[in-house]
Amino acid sequence: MPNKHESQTEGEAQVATKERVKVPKMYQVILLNDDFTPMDFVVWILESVFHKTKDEAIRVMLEVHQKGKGICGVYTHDMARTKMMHVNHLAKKSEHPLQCIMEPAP
Ligand code: TYC
Repeated sequence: MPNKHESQTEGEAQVATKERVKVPKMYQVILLNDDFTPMDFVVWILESVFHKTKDEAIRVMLEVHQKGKGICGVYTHDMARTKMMHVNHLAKKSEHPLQCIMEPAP
């Protein structure tokens, strides 16, 4: 996105320089509900992978449990993919069906 940056001092012609600042596309990392993954495991994931406080982790876990899905965080593509893969790896290792996905932030 082009940003127009203008500077002007007294007696000087106005100089406009265009800076190109790249705003990265952001991605939501989302947890999906299921009937089998223990609530404590989901809370632990939210604390350890997404650095939530215990209270915030419980709030997000309950939102997923009640509404079917919930946002864990919003990140650049690389960070979102890494966190999503980390969660899916930890879930598989513990034999829980927990699923984590990512999608472009609106
Ligand atoms: N619904 C699960 C249960 O009742 C808990 C749960 C919450 C599972 C969030 C997945 O992303 C999830 N044990």
